[in-house]
Amino acid sequence: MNRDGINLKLKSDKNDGRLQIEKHPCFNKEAAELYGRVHLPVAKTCNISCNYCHRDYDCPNESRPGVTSSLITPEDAVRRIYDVKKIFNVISVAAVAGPGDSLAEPYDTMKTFELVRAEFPEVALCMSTNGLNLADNLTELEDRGVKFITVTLNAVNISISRKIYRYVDYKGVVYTDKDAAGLLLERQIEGIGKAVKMGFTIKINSVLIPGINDFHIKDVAEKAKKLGVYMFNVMPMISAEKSYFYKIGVKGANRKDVINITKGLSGINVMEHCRQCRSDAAGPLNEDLSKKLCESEVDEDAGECGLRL
Ligand code: CLF
Ligand code: SF4
Repeated sequence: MNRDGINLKLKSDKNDGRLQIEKHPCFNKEAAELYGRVHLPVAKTCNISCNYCHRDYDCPNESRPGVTSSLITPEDAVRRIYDVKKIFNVISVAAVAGPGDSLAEPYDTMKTFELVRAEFPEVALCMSTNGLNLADNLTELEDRGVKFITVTLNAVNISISRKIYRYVDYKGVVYTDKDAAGLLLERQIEGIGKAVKMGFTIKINSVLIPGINDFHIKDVAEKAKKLGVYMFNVMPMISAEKSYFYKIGVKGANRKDVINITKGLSGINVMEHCRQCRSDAAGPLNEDLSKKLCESEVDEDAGECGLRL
């Protein structure tokens, strides 16, 4: 039992993991036709600074750039799943994917997984992260029954990644330039390697940044293969307005660029159906119900769109 009295011993066997992949709309394209996911925007802060990000918006590592989702509490997250299921009942996955980094301040993320697992044991748990704090939190995630983790890995070479990140804040110490890039890469590789060994199903997201890492994406895919990652997803950068890259004129990418860069990749599952969804996205991948949910929610104590700020 944890301090809130919730039984954390809910680990299931390996077959359960396979069954969950079959029903995960991101890890299995066919499942996207049948099943939906709910994002629970409980992660408010971030511990790194990506040059394509502006923190007025959701984390673009997993979300649609330029979109702002309201924060909710872990308790609201459970209510949100009930509300979504009233509109679309076939929810197979609940995930924390922002609006900041899920593990920058892990308490609310962990609490959300505990509450959701206790209330909806049939729903698989998923999370995305920049990977800085992943290795430190894997046991906690395993204890809460999380099965799927996405790590954003944009480069496996320090001279490239120092162009992408301005700083990294690890355990209260702020690192910049090549120190930031080196530390982040080390922590990402350690976290991914450990997570694979522990039996988590891992996806890597790489943000395609023209002129910065486009020629390097194949090296990231090779590293992902070596680490035993299940799926590789390349997302075109759409530079957030007011972000550093936007200001210095680094151009965004598009789906065509992604197709050109990923077409020769083999030996790893390449995701082709990512929707770069919001950190409060809900329902099937091809039909975000978050707006509909907004319109249908009638909780007068709640803030805009039924989400407590
Ligand atoms: Fe969400 Fe991501 Fe889990 Fe899917 S999304 S945390 S793995 S449940 Fe899916 Fe959305 Fe693409 Fe992400 S379509 S942005 S890949
Ligand atoms: Fe922004 Fe990067 Fe943090 Fe995501 S991980 S919120 S993109 S700084």
